Amino acid sequence: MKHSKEFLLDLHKQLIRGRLMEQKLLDTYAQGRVPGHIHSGIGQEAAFLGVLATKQEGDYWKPVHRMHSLAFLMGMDEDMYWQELLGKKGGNSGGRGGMLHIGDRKTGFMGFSATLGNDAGVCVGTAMAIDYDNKPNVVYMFMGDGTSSRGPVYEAINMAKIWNLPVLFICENNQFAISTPASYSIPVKDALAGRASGWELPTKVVEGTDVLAVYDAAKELTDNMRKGGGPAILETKSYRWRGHFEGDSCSYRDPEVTKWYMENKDCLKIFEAKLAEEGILPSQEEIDAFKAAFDKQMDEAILRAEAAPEMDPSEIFDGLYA
Ligand SMILES: Cc1ncc(C[n+]2csc(CCOP(=O)(O)OP(=O)(O)O)c2C)c(N)n1
Ligand SMILES: [Mg+2]
Repeated sequence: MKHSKEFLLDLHKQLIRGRLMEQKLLDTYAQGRVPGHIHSGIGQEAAFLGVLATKQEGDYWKPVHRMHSLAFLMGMDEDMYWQELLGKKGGNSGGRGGMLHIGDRKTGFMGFSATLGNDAGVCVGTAMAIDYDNKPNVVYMFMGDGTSSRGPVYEAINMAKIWNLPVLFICENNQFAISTPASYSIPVKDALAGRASGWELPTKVVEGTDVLAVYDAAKELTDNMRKGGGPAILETKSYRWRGHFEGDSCSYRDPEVTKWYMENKDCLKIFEAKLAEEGILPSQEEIDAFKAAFDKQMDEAILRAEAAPEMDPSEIFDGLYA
């Protein structure tokens, strides 16, 4: 076996947590308990978690606006996480930001810009600091297929290349940018990998629903980056299961296609089939017990967050730089 049993089972647990938490976010939002809106990452868990399974102490990462559960799954304090989401004082930005302004320096989570793609330059700056300190660390810069068309992304790749900086530019290609299919707005097959090929960076394109394929690709690229190999590109292919945001009717696409992806490209089912093939898939009872315990943990954390003090509107401008 190429990977240890312990590693595979940890990854399995992480995928289950991701799936359950994305579902919990959908359910909690549908009950009207979450202010603002959410962008579900359900179905895309393997792409993000496979990459981040290569993360090491001292690395930095910048996610996208999708899959809000990632912050918690990567180690953010549970109460701080849910309180930010629910607009409570104990959140990382005192509940001012919610979903789109989660961040946690402790886990290397740099936060992200709602002006998509502009944070690519911040990742390059962070990589400069890593390089300056001569550390074997990397920065993970995630973007969507839509974002991969933005100018700041290419400026950032250019800078990372000329200064040989350790940024992994990851395009999670879920085939849509709101209602615009990638097949309409992107003139090549691989949104980022195809267009950034001129920089001649180490590049890989993988099936984003195969968590091990994602992990192996990210591992090879980041191992090389840690040794001074410079920036690299990874494109993961998936499909957005839900609407862009909850409430999006998805009238612009064929529900049969969505159904096909959900039935045939479910990253959790695919990985469980692999574990079964290796003879190491935990029993259904064990899986159910793990799920029940995590579900209870989430429910309790949400109740605690709901009971926590509201953010105080008079403090709205605190912490602003003027
Ligand atoms: C610069 C910029 N333009 C437009 C938007 C509005 N917007 C928010 S999400 C989104 C779609 C992004 O698509 P993609 O990058 O593929 O990510 P996905 O939503 O599929 O995860 C757009 C256009 C924005 N936030 N920033
Ligand atoms: Mg997209």
